[in-house]
Amino acid sequence: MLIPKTHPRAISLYIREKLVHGFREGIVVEEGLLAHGRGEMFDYLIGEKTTKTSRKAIKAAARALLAAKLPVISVNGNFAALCAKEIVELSKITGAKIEVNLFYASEKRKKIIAQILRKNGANEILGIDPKFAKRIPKLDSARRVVDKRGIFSADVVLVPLEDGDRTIALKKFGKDVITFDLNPMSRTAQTADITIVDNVIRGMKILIDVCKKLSKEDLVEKSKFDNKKNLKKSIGIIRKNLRKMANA
Ligand code: PTJ
Repeated sequence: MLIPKTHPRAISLYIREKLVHGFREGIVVEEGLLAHGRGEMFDYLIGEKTTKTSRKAIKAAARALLAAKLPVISVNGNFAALCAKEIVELSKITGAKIEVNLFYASEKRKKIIAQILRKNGANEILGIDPKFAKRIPKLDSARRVVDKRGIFSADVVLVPLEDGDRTIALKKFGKDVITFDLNPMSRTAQTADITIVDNVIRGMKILIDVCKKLSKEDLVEKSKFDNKKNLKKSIGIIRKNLRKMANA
């Protein structure tokens, strides 16, 4: 039986294909496929759709990016494979810089990811030239090496599909952190200032739309966003869906 293209199952198969293609092209690492599997499971538990709670976080993220002095979008393999076009579009709308920053770093993979971003219209890509390399203190992984002109100097950093240690290190280093993480209980989700519990593939498109629609007045108003409260709501949605499934 053919599944309609808009059915969540068809979309999830399409996302999986994008990841596998990204793996074959050398953009995604094996560990990235495992991370995706984890994400798929949480996506299923939130109902494979953008919840009202996630929309609230997206609005807060849009405001933070537009109000920032030096916003930076940090790009890893999975994010590049899923959202190259949207990364470039978001950077153009918000003025955010794009920086390639990998957990499993290799010069070859950095170059392939930069190439994909350029193909999608990016002009400047940071994190490639070792001349500008700086280190984030208190972080062991390869991700401690960042660009002096980018993450190192940024006030707001968007870091999707992140590992907990790096988010904690970025916070200690004084950055405002925005993340996409389908697991509202992860250390990254719990540590970030704004956590969007949504699949990047859906959420990035909405984030771009919201950025386009926000007015200057919206930015003047003080944000009332409460990440902890919002995360509790996402966990509540998962609990409710599990109960529904158990009683079906
Ligand atoms: O490309 P590299 O070398 O930088 O490596 C990137 C990976 C993804 C391998 C690395 O960052 C990693 O291991 O991440 P974690 O610690 O597995 O965390 C990934 C988090 O993102 C998990 O909590 C997943 O539930 C979540 N996630 C996975 N896919 C998506 C997602 N969240 C939003 N959208 C997704 N499509």
